[in-house]
Amino acid sequence: MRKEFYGILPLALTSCLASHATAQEKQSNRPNVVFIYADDIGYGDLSCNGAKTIHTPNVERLAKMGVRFTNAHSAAATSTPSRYAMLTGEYAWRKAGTGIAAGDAAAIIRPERYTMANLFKDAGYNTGVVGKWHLGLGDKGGEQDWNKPLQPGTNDIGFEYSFIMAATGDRVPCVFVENDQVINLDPNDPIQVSYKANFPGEPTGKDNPELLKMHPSHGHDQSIVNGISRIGYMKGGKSALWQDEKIAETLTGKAVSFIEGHKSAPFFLYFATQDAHVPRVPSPQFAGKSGMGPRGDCLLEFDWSVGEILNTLERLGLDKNTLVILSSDNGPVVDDGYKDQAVELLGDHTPGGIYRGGKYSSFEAGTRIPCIWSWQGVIRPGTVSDALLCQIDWFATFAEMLNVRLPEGAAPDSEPMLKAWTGKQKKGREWLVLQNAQNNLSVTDGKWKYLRPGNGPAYLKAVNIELGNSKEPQLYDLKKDPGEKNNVADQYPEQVKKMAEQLEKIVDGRYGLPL
Ligand code: NG6
Ligand code: CA
Repeated sequence: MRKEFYGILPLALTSCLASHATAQEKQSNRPNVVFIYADDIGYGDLSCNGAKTIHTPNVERLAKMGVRFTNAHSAAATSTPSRYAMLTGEYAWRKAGTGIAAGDAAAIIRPERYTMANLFKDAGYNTGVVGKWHLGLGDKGGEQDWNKPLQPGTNDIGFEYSFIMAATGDRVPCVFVENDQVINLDPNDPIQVSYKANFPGEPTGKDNPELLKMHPSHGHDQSIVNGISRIGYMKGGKSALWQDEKIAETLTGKAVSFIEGHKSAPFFLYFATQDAHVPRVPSPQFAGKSGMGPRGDCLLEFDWSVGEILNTLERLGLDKNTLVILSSDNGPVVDDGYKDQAVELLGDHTPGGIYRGGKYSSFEAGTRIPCIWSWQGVIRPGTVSDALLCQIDWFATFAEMLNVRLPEGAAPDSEPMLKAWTGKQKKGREWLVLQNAQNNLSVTDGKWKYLRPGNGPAYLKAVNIELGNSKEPQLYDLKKDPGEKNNVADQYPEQVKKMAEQLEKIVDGRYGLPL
């Protein structure tokens, strides 16, 4: 049973020390915090990480201001479990119902759970979330009335302001939800949503391909919104439908407004972009600009969003006291279900860098994601860190930064690592557990990586990704073989045993406690 709300307990000793701190030092404990959290953008998709055919200058600018991590991970290789782990500090595989959420999933993080947003709110921050949510809304899955407030929602878990897409761009309902309420809704044209059956008379991608401007390559053949067929069925709500070309502009605008509206007090903004998830529909400003089709164009659009945030912080003089974090929820995928020429126009570009696998996978490209922290006066500009790190630790790290003790039971898998995240210490995690789309686990210490035997296909043809699933144990020496080409489990049986035992200890117990 999870604890109820406890609030923040200041650490007696640190608050006593803090009383001797200078005003500047005090302020540097409480920077504004902005996450720019991409969707499906891989390690190799950004020019700061070596991409040659795509140029992302604003991300480069951020990297030059701060520390760029080469071995930082999302906790999982898909969106919902990654975001769950990041916001709760608990590995998603500990909790049922945290796989890729349907568009009508109920709230996965319930109000009694202490979240990262609660932490900031209790510390006196204004908290907001803008963008892709994908952690469910409402009390019961499939039973939400989308015409009424969707509660429990983001507000019940610490976000005072929200402007979100309920799930993903390819899942209905294709509407924005602001502070629990679908916006621009005409009461005479209510929204209906079903993930079970179509509404009689409504066209679908499957039956009416002639109505499509973008065709699915696999799945995505249900309700048609803006000429694009999606996952799930919806009817009505015409005035509330988003325009796909304007999603980046709308979300970035809301993120900028949030910053402007809170410029005189500390704020925490979780800005989760739709770029570069499918369906990839860049704005006219970026359409055709990358030469790589919509996927490349969406990478440029993402970079533009980053620039807008950085420019806003500079314009308002907030750049000096804002911690900006850029990362992605999971690794890259080229064909994720639409015929958008991503495969045909990929050329020499390697979205996962030198790493094997991709989104959905236990191999490195599944979770080794782009990651940058920038914080003027605290992080030395242009630092590169190879420390083994994970987004799951941001929660405890913020508690460390704010000098507050987390309520008992909160963020059980999160480790405070401020020194590593600010580039001051090379050592990262001792052990990190990673999760792929089939919930198979792997564990790494930075050198060795052990993939626990499990079910599921080795290769997912539809998306052309090796998933890492195998009935046999796998062991890779990431130092010698970062591309995970050689399974050396047979050569190092002792190491396999050690890693397997360590993984079971973490699975059975709570990391950080005596195991
Ligand atoms: C998959 C979808 C994929 C994407 C993914 C979730 C099909 C065939 N594929 O099931 O397109 O939506 O779920 O992506 O439906 S994530 O980045 O949000 O985890
Ligand atoms: Ca994703």
